[in-house]
Amino acid sequence: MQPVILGDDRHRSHDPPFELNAGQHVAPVWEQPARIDAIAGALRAAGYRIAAPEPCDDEVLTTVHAAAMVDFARHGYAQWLEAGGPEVMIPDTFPPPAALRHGRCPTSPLGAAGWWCTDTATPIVAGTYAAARAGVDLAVTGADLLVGGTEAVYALTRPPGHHAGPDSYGGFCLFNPAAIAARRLSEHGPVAVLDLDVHHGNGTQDIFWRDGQVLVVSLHGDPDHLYPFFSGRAEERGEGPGHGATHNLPLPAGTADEAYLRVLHTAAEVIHDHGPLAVVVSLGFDTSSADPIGSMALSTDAYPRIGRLLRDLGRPLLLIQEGGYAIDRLGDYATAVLDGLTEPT
Ligand code: SP5
Ligand code: ZN
Repeated sequence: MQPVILGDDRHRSHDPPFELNAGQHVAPVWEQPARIDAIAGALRAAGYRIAAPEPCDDEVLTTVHAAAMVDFARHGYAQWLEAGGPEVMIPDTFPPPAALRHGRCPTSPLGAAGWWCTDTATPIVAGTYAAARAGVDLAVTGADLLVGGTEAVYALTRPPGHHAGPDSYGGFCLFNPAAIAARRLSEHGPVAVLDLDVHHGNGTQDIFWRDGQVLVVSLHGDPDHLYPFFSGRAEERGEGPGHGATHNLPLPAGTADEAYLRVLHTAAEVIHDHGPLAVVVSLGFDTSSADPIGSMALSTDAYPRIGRLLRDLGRPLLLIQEGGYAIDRLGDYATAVLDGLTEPT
């Protein structure tokens, strides 16, 4: 299969300063424009052409995210500045469990940021909305290409998306392009999401928790030791009509190629049994041994093997870029996955 690559330079408008909160503590910004520029550069060098997305309507956002959260994503930053917030929007106060049960979003934008955002690692700056919105255009264009008969699409989305849920954002993510694409494809029949980022895709899980049409299978580092910490355990299986359509495969720290590929084969069987018309892959490269924040130890050789396994699913594929922070390695991993994907059977 010859994949269509989709990219959009608007990702660069999300470019928070590299060191946050300087003077108090310093938190490096791992999620940078150079990530996607590295992948796009390597793919061009390998002979791929990168096509632009079609613009899609804002209505797609509310197929997975609450209207009030979308509203905050669109207008919250300007309101935060008006209220005297600093140039980088990072909340410092989060609702305790009782407030989530009985409370509501405060009217102050300084408080509202903590209501919607789950952590202090997801800075919002002036260009963040435009970049995240471009990622949604990429995913929707990709989904529509699959419906039109394209066999494989790789969408170079940034910021990533799988930690953005129905009513929360965080983990470097604002919107969830993979979930938006999966929901759109599911109008045509059963769909599978295969999440290969090293972090559990808590946003995607939450979005499809009660949805039996969209299977969500995730391989990730054991959340007892890795972000997002509070979800991703094997006993989480979905609820109501979605009961049994969530499959978490947490893996111990240090998991390397052979053990990983074995579990990925199990995931492929689960996907096969669901009979999806398409598979959306949340593709993270933070499973690599070189990743500065991941917990696994995949070598470069694992990535063409992953590509071959995806090809062997025998379904139309939409690859959505998620994490991966070893910037100088990302180009190799991306071309390696496509090498495996395009290898003749
Ligand atoms: C999409 C994605 O990969 N999101 C990851 C979000 C991780 N957020 C926590 C980052 C904190 C990193 N601190 C680790 C220090 C390692 N020396
Ligand atoms: Zn990740």
